[in-house]
Amino acid sequence: MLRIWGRANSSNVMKVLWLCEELGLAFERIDAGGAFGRTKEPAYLAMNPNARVPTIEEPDGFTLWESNTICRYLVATHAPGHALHPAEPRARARIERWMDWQLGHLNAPMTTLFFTYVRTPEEKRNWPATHAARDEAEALWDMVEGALEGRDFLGGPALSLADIALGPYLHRWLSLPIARKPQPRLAAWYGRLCRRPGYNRHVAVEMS
Ligand SMILES: N[C@@H](CCC(=O)N[C@@H](CS)C(=O)NCC(=O)O)C(=O)O
Repeated sequence: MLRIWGRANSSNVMKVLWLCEELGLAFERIDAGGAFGRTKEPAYLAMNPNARVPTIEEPDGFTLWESNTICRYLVATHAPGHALHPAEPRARARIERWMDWQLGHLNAPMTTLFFTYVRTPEEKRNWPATHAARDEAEALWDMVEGALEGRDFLGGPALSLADIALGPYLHRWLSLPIARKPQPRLAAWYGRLCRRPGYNRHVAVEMS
């Protein structure tokens, strides 16, 4: 059975867990990272020299790290050509750009916001950095708000890996106790994602 290494409260692990549910893939999850440790142990580093979660391990010993790459790999091996990651080059590229954008742009300010409100005691919070991250994140989410015009999901009419890559951060953006301007398409998109059992079970959960 597919083994997923990584704590369930990691946004990057959430992507893989949610995707497995969308694909109907059975998996076993093993806690690693954060308070669970393990990621600096030689056996884990042999699978993932980046010492981060998630890592997947297949029954024949094949291992892979980097959440978005894992998502692409799981669709390619279990549902090639699926609307989650279509084969047609332009449709695929329109989805993949959001996956790269999540890592290259959205991740940094969203990590600052998440760590401030969820993982850092109040007396140690860095407010100038948090306020700057809020402004940056709001401008980035405005891009998504614009991209959702006339479509139910970020890549088009069907759920895709673009939604899976951004979904954990959307939950955080809409759940953290910060001032946000109204972004009605984001709210409607979030509602659609919340109707999917995998998103509900693994992503739209209490933040920790
Ligand atoms: N780009 C990597 C980032 C992986 C990453 O930074 N994961 C975080 C959890 S979201 C982590 O491993 N943090 C250290 C830890 O949990 O020990 C990916 O997408 O997989």
